[in-house]
Amino acid sequence: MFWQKEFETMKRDKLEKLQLKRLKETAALVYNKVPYYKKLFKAKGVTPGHIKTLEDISKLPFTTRDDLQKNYPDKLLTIHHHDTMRLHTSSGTTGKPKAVFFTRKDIDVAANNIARCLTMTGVTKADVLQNMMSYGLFTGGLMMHYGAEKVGALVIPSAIGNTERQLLLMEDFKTTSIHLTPSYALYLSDIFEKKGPAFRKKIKLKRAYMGAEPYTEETKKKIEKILKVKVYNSYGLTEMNGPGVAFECEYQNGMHLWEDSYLMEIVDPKTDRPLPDGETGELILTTLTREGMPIIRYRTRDITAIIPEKCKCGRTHRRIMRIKGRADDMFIMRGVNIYPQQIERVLMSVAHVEKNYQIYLDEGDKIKVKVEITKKLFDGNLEHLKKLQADLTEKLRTEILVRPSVELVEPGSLPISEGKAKRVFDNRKIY
Ligand code: DLL
Repeated sequence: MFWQKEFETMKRDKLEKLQLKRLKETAALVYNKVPYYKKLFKAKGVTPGHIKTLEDISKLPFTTRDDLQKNYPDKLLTIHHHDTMRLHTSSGTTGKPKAVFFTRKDIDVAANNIARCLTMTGVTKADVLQNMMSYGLFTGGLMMHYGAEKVGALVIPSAIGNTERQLLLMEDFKTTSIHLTPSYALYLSDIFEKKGPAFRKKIKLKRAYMGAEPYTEETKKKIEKILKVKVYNSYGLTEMNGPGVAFECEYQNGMHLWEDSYLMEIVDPKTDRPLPDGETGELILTTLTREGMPIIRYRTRDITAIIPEKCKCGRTHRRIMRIKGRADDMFIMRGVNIYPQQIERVLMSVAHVEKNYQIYLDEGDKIKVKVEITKKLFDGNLEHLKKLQADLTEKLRTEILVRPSVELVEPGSLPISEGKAKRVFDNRKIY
C-alpha cells in the first residue's frame, strides 16, 4: 500500500531533478540566513551558485555533531525561534545536547514521511499503534505519534516502561502494532515468555517497529519468534527529524530512505572520499525540505551501504542496509576494527544464549563478553556449560579475529535499559 504513490514511485530522473532543485534552494537558504554556514562555505571557497549537478554536493562543507553543539542553542536557525513550533534534542557525547527546531511545515513533512513508512507495512486507520517510546525531547515519541495520527490509526501514547500497564493496554485496546527500541523489545520478550502462550493468544499484535539503536538480524529473528510479530527496521536521527528517515517495506530487504526529503551520500569515514553504491561507509545526509533548521552534509557516524538494486515494491527511493554500527562505537583491539554488532550477531545465533550481553575492554587489549544463558543450562551440567563457553569463544574469535574470554551468567543478572542500551565498557586507559 502507498501513502503518496506519485512521490514514492517517482521515476529516478524526475526524482533527481527534484532533489537538485531542493538542494540548490537549501544551499541558498543556509548561505543567506545562517552566518555560520556562510563562514563554512567561504572556508571551502564555494557559494550556492557552484551547485550545478547533484554530484556538486561534495564541494559543500560537512556539518558535524560538534558544529551543532557549538551553535547551541539556536544559532543554526534560518528564522527567529518565534517562527518555529517544536524543539527536540538529542544528547551529545559531551556537554550540551544538540537542539533541533521545527516549523509547522517541517513537522508536517516529517509526519508525512512516517505515514509513508507505516502505510507501506500495512497500517491503516483500522490499526491501533501503541507507541512505547519515550515522549518528550526524544523524537521517537511525538514524531511517530504525529505520523501515525496522519494515517488515522488509533495511537496509544503509552511511552516506555511500566510493562504490566503496556500489556493491559495491548489486551484491552487490541493493539496491532508497537513501536519500541530493540532493548525494550528484548525485555518485553522476557515478559511474554513468562506469561506463556495463553497471553499471546489473547492479544492481536501483528507488527513491531524497531529502531533508535543498532541491532542485528539475529536479534530481530529472536524477537519475531517470541512476540510472534513481523519486525520492521526503522532508522532515523533527531538531526534529520527523528524516525521516518528510512524504513523497511513489505519485502523487508533494506530500508527505503525518502530521497525527496534527504540527499544521501556514503563516504569513507577516514578519508571522506565518496563511495559508490554498494560500498560500506558513513552515511551523510542533507535535508532537502527543511525550513527552520536545514542541515548540509550531516555526518551521521552511522555505517551502512546503499543497495543499488531496485526493490520489488516499486518504490524508487533507494534502500540502505541495516546499520552496521556507529563509526564511534567501533573499537580497535590489537589493530582490528570491531563493531559490537558483530559480537551480537554471533551470540544471538547460538542456542541456549539469552538476550542480554555486555562487552568489557580491559588493559592489555583483553576483551570479555558477559552473556546471559538459559536458566536450564545455567543450573545444569558443568560439562554442557564448558562446551557452550568453548563454542562461543571459538565462534567469536572467527568473527572478530581476537580471542575473547566468555563469561556465562544467569538470566536476568545483567541490567536492562529502558532507553538506549549501553553494551560496551572500555576500561583501557589509552584508546
Ligand atoms: O533514535 C530517532 C529514532 C526514533 C529512530 C525512533 C528510529 C525510531 P537519536 O536519539 O538522535 O534519534 O539517535 C539517532 O540512533 O544516528 C543511529 O546511530 C541510531 N539509530 C536509530 N535508528 C537505528 C536503526 C533516534 N534502525 C541514532 N538501526 C542514529 C541502527 C539506529 N541504529
